[in-house]
Amino acid sequence: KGPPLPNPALNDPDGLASLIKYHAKYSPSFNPAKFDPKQAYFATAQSVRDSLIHRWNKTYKHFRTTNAKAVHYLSMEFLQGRAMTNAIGNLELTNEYAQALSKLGHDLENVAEQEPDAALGNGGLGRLASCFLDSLATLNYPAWGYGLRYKYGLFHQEIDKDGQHEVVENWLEMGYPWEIPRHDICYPIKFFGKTFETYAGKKEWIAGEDIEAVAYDVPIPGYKTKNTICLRLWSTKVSPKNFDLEAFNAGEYDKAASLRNKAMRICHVLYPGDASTEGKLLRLKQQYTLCSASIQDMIARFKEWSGTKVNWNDFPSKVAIQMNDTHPTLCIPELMRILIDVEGVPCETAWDITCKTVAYTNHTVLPEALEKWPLPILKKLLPRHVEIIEKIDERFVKSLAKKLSSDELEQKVRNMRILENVELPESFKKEKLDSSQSPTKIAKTDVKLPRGKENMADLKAKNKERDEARKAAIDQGRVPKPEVLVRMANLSVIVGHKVNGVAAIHSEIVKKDVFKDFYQNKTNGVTPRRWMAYCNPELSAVITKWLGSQDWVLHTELLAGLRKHVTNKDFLKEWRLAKKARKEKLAKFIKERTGYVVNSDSMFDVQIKRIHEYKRQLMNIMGVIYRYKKMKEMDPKERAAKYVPRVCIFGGKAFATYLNAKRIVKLITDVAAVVNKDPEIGDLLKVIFVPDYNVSVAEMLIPASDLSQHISTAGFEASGTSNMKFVMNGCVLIGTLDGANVEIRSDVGEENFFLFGATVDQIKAIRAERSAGKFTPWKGFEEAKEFIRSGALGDYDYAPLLESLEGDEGFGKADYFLVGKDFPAYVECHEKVDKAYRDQEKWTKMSILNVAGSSKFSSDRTIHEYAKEIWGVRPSPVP
Ligand code: 26R
Repeated sequence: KGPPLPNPALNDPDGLASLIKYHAKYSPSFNPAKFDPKQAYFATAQSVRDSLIHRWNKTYKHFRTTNAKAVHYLSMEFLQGRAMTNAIGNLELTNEYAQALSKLGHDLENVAEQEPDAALGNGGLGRLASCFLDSLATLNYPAWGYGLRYKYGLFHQEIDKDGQHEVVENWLEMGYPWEIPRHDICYPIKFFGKTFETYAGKKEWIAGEDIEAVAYDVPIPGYKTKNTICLRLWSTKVSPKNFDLEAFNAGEYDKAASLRNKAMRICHVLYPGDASTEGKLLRLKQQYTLCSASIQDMIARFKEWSGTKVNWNDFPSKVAIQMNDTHPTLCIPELMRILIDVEGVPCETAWDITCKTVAYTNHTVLPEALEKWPLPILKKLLPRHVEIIEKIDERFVKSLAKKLSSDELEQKVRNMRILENVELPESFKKEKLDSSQSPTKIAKTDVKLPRGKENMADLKAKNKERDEARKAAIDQGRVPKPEVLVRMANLSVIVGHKVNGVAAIHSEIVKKDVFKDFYQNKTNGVTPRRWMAYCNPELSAVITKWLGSQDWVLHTELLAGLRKHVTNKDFLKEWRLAKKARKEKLAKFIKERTGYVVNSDSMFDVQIKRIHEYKRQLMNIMGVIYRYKKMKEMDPKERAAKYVPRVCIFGGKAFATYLNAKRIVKLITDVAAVVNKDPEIGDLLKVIFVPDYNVSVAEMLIPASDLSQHISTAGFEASGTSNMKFVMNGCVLIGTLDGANVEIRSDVGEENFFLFGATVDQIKAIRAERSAGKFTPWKGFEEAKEFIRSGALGDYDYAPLLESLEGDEGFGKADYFLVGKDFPAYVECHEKVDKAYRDQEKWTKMSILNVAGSSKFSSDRTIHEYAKEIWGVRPSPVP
């Protein structure tokens, strides 16, 4: 007799318990004699996975039957975090699983904590992609996520006396129960080699290196729906025919396995260093692997689902592709290449299909994050794609030539075309003069460039002079010829049928400065399942009770209904207790992770995000230093009258080579070491740096926060998404008019948001004032700097960090992010926060009104907008 086949009723705790036991026995990852929390996690996960696969099969069968248009979300990052609580919650089996596990002697929460975070991303952009998948599934849209299955996730951050250290993160070590290896879904990927003309202008690309991409599918369950969509992650391998058996038998083991190693390292880590040519090639191989495998997958499905008659013109009515920033831009030339070279589609048609299929989202205005790749490197790796990119560039230049008057033309062409640092083509002048030609199909690329207020004639003369001088210098060999670069954002903008920014103010900036006319705004959002219902069950229960139903989890506009209870004393009390429950949990967590003891009656003031100078964690910690100094100058009575007890909590990773960011981490931990052991200060001020910030840590911190900081220099934070999560958890924000803060403030009400700081349109003048030597910093700011310099924090060398705040001009100096300028307003604003917090009733009302005004920031709203205005896809629920 074989093993008993499990077939229990899934909504029955006894049935679930037997299912879990079945998996512990027959799909064991550990010694089946043991049943510790780890093993309970794996067995539980396997049981959940069965349900997910069941729904997932039904979903794609349904999509296939209806053959509805689907969106394909391409992203180099997905920050999924843990899967179990979310999956069980979305299946609406939380109570049943909790009971089942308790029958087996385990606690669901503890079991769920055994799961490592899937951290296949850096920050905002990756977490957004994961929120979008949740909303796409929940809202029943036909959709696929496409990414890479990195062997190692984003590094673990360890903190010691020298600051941050990066440690490998081995999320796959014990196996990942949420993925299904699909050895049947595997595509060839080619690199290097040469292109040849075969006949009638047809091109063939003979590669110099080839590997395979194999799919690992992660099911993404929707909430209160059967729909379960697929996140398809590609891993790389080499085909066995590339294993050199002869070399192996001759004892040359490294040689025998060299192709295998080359293939494997493509998926080793996210964003490997790209300073060297080798590094750049590896990054491009990663991007191309994602694009090529995903496009081949879409084309294979399109052909299969079309049956015997494939009409390529229908492709855009079946397939929408969204590029999450420029990292997947190579899907443009890849789609064109396959259509033209492999499927024999005429060039014009392929162009038209590609334009109608792809759209691009921009997530940053920081120039260093706008991707540009050296043309020779790209050409070496992908010779055929470069031919296609050059064609697109040429057509674009021609189309501009027809549209613009000659005197504006050259500069505009230079700014807008795909290739940077190349001469204008010979045909250019001829095209420019020949205005009688009919516009071509790329007339949509008729760009209107920004026109400044400067005197145009002057500017032109200056530009001309500069260009001539530059050319002469290059011709005479005094200056090296600048490298030709491929601007990925320009390629995306020129080809994509839509381009969008991620918050109103961000879209305005990019529209004005960079890509006028192509632009749309799609304000980001976050999923209320993970970021309210599951991470904050206490507050969610209060909300559900006072709204009379749980429907707000799907329809966040119902949260506005909390407003009418805001005067009810019982409601306020329950709200406060719910917040308090989470604060106590966090205090325990802080004790475990850092050893510091904090009082959960204090105000929890939190800033968690990647460490970056524009995000200004430096301003925050300098504010803490200033506060500490002032406290020390006061007598205890005065001190207690002025300040509310606060715990200032930080978390975030610094990019491994970003030295100033690492110095900021070190500074925070040094301040913590001094302040936290000062008996004079006690509970009035505590400083905590939570190490190894990730999605799970965010789920612990956000529900427990009273105040959170979103204090970027205006114009630098594209949107921010944690700001939305905090608002949804009844946390009040202090922030600048930047990113989504602008929209949050207007939705929760100005009086429920602590605003300070320079605005976008003031920044230019502020910098000018400074370089004219007319800026005198506030003495409080100087005091904080002096404290750091004084050695009171130990002997770490903070000089390079402080230098970034000094001087009137210079790269990485002159306080580019205006910490000094905004500091007095920031300190003053925190004093208002203290006052407000003293009145607990008033504060609780503010907290409630934040939740009540958070409706717009659900990613369900965002996804509906994308679906309607960019993708043209419609909901298709599994019956
Ligand atoms: C390696 C290089 C090309 C690179 C640069 C920047 C790779 C990844 C990034 C990440 C950027 C694009 C990012 O995460 N941006 C964030 O996107 C969020 C979601 O839209 C915004 O909320 C956030 O403001 C923005 O910084």
